[in-house]
Amino acid sequence: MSTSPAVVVRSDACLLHVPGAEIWVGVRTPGTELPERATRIEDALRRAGHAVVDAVGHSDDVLLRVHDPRLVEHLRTVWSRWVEAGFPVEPGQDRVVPYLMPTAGMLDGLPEREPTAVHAAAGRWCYDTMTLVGPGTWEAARAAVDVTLSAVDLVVGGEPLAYGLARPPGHHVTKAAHGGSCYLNNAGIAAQALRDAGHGRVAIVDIDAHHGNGTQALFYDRADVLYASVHVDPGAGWFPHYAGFADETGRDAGLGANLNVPLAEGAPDEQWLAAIDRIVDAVAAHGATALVVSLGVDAAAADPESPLQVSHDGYESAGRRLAALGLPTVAVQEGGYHLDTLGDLVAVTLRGLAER
Ligand code: SP5
Ligand code: ZN
Repeated sequence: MSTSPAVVVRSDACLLHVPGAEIWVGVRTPGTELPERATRIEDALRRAGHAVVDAVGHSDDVLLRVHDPRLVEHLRTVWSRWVEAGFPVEPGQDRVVPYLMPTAGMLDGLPEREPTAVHAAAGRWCYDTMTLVGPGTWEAARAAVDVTLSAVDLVVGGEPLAYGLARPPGHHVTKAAHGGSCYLNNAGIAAQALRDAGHGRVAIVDIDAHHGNGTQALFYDRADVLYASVHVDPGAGWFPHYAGFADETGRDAGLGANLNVPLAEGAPDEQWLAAIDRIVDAVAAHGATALVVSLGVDAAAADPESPLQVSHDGYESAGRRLAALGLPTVAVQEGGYHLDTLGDLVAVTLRGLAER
């Protein structure tokens, strides 16, 4: 057994997104996906002795193949449109907040038009009221893509394990809609970049407490990218509510290349690790030659958003079990909100992942 520590990729620009708030059931509550998450994680990883490098800029190529170019253009421009329309002054809203969403029920078969008003466009591309856009949101989300692609480059170049300190996170973003504190799907972009680098089959393992509905959707009809996730049961009333059920196994060519293992609220290590074991078997059976880990640490018992009860040892063990696959691995940060413990949780997971 050898351990070679993960190379950590980070970017100052990832700190520029300040959520300001989350509008939940109409109430303006404090944001949870804070810039300090990234600084805490970076501090812990430096203490643990990892090499830390700055992200290198990448073109929009992979980004535009994973996401609808209109979502990307929306995110790039919506803040300046919001300011131009005067919303920060009247009615005094300093973040872009959706006002109506063109649901399937509203359109009832009509084409989804691009609305003229920016306050209507906000809900055309964002599916919840928790994922606000402010002055630095685009810069941070785009930097997280550079962080991710730089981590992919390291692994394609021969590093066994690279970790992208991506912020804001990404696994709730579908091809054309963002939400769940996410703007661009970093894990999906990593998987596509690994495919483009010559890996015929790639697996994404998502250990965030929430189901990565966005990542699932990106690859749902594809056989080349397996999506496998352990998360709290959406059927028990948890975000993202409409996806993450065990019977979602893929569509068309992708049938059999999607695995959801929903757990009951409050599930401890034993159940969580049993789910990881099932997922490890599925990754091996899929024949993947590279692995992406959506590394959310919000399943930890101490996490304020956590519906699960996973311990530090549980996270380290999950890392070790995934490392046993022996695959070149890109880990990207997803959720995790308990500032005092999230750095150590990421560090122990990477320690486990490095055992190969
Ligand atoms: C990346 C990630 O972990 N996203 C998680 C998004 C789930 N947020 C759901 C929040 C549900 C409402 N929580 C109430 C807290 C009020 N501040
Ligand atoms: Zn989460």
